[in-house]
Amino acid sequence: AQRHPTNLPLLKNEDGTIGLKNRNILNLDEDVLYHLAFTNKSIDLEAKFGDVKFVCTGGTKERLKEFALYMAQRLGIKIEGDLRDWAEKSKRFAMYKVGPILAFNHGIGIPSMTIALQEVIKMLFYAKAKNPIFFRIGTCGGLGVEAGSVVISKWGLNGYLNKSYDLPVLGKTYSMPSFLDRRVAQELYLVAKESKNDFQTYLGGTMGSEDFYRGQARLDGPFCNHTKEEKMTFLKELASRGVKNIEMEATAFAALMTEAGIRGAIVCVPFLNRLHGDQVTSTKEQLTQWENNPMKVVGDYIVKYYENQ
Ligand code: R2B
Ligand code: URA
Repeated sequence: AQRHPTNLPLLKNEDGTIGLKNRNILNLDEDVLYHLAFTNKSIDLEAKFGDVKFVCTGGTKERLKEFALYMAQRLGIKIEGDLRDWAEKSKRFAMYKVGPILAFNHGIGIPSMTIALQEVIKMLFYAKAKNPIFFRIGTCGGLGVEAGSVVISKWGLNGYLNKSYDLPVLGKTYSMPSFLDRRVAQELYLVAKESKNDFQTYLGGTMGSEDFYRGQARLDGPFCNHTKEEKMTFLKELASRGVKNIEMEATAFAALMTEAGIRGAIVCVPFLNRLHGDQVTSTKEQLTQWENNPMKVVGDYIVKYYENQ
C-alpha cells in the first residue's frame, strides 16, 4: 500500500484558515459542492460561514438540528422562526448554523460521511473560517462499556485491525493514518469528568467498520459465516487492543481531519454492550435520551471554551 506521508507540513495558514494542498480547485471558476446543493459562488460563503469555530456532525438530520438548537440555548443565541437548512435542496444532507456553530449530518458509513465532510472542508476553506474544531457525535456498540455511557476516541481501527483509512485510488491502496487529535480528546475527557455527569465517560480506541452486521462480528444479520465462539474471540481481541467501541466512520473521519490539518474528535454513545449481545433492544425513548449524552459533553466543551476566552 502507498503510505500517506506523516510529515506533512502544517496545512493551516498563519491566520488559522484552512490550507488545502490540491491546486486543481484553485483553478476552478466555480466549485459545485454537489451534495450540499450550492457552490462557492451561489452563497457568499465568507460572509455567512467565515465566523464558524465549531463544526459538529453525526448521522441524522434531526439530531444535528437538535444539536444546533441545543447549542443556541446553551450559548444564549436567539433564533427567529425555523432554523434555516442551508443544504435543503440537496435532500441528502442538512446543514444548520447558529452563531459560531455549524451542524450537518453525514448519513451512515464511511462513503456517505467522507462526501459530506470533504464538501464541508472545501466550504470552510472558501469561507476562510479560522481554526475550526470538528466533532462527530454518534452512536456505537460498546466493548465492555455500558449502554448510555460516552466513549471519546483516541484512534480509529479498521476491519483489518490497522489504524488507518485505506482507500483504493487509481487501482492502488492509499493508506492514511487514523489518529485523532490527542489534545481535544483529552480536553473533552477532562470536561466530561469535571461536569459530574450521570453517565460514565471513557477514552479509548474505536473500530470503524464497513458493515453493521458481519463487519461488526454480529450473528444476527441475514448472512453469517462465523460461530459465536469466533465472534467472542474477535471482540475480546479488539478489547485487548484498547478498542472501547465499534461504529462505522472513525477511521475515515480521523484520517481526513489529519490530512486537512483540522483538529477533530469523535464522541459516541454505546447503545448496547457487544460482549452481551447483538440486537439493539432498548426502547426508542431510552435511545433518544442516551443520544443526548455526547451532545452534553461537546456542549460543555464549547461553553467552557467561551468561558475561558
Ligand atoms: C453508528 O450508528 C450507525 C449504524 O447504526 C453508523 O453510522 C454508526 O457509526
Ligand atoms: N452503531 C453501530 O455501528 N454499531 C452498533 O452496534 C450500534 C450502533
